Amino acid sequence: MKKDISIIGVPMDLGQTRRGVDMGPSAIRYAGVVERLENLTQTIEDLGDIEIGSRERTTTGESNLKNLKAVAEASENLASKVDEVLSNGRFPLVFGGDHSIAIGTIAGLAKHYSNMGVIWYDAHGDLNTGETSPSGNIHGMPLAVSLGIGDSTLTKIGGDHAKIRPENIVIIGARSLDEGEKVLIKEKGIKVFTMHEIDRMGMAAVMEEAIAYLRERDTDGVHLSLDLDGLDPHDAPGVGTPVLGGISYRESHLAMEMLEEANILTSAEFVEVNPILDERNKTATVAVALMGSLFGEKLL
Ligand code: NNH
Ligand code: MN
Ligand code: MN
Ligand code: MN
Repeated sequence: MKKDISIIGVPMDLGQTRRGVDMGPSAIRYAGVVERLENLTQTIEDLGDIEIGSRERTTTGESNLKNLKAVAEASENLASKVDEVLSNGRFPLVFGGDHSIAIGTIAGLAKHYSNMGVIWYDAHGDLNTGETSPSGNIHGMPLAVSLGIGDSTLTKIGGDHAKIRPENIVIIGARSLDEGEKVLIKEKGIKVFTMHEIDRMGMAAVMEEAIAYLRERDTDGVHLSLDLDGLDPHDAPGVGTPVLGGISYRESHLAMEMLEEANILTSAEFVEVNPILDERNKTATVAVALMGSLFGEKLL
């Protein structure tokens, strides 16, 4: 079924410390996203970039979370934008920016879905809090924040309640989990397909299980949060925290194709594209190619 897509760019780099990821939305546009998706969609509009506000980097305050205030403000802006797009009956397609933006995306989505599923395609769990984070970088925390766990400045965005349930999350591609994240995953019973399962079962079986799992949960919407570092650095070098041994380009295409066939997605975001660290815009180009598959492009 062809969709009505609204693109939202989020030039955010304050959720981590490497500069350049704020240029992610431009890089994805430059790689020809609108042209690629035009014939695959009912309608597509580009709403431009949301306001980030102060880019001043702060470490002060009672919190060890870096740039907390600026990230929180941008998240509020993004949540309103996503809410507005859904109110217009359209499919939000969000471009990062670092992964801290998922806090705002999911907060906006949660205004419309009460039993939302989330597919977290990532090398990392992004389940840290101020206490467990090795870095203080908020891009390592958005999934925890969406569960209502972490600093209240972030968890209260879009309303002071959990935006998603742990049993409605599927993490795919994990291979770098911090100790505190492992504890949380076990405690909350979060479904994780690490690289071990992907190697062992193959991507087709992983996606079949992931889709069946979310269907069983009777979700009223499913969001794909795709961190390009979920892919192998060989295929997606332009990311701030590359981790060896990732999901291949072809496996990722297969995953996108299976999501399209299942027709379960109601929103998506592609994050962590950093053109400064990239090779000839390869990572943005990969992101756009994956979006092609996600919206129904076929090889034949
Ligand atoms: N787990 C580490 C942290 O919290 C790294 C997170 N980095 C990411 N997440 N890119 O996707 O700092
Ligand atoms: Mn991430
Ligand atoms: Mn990651
Ligand atoms: Mn390879």
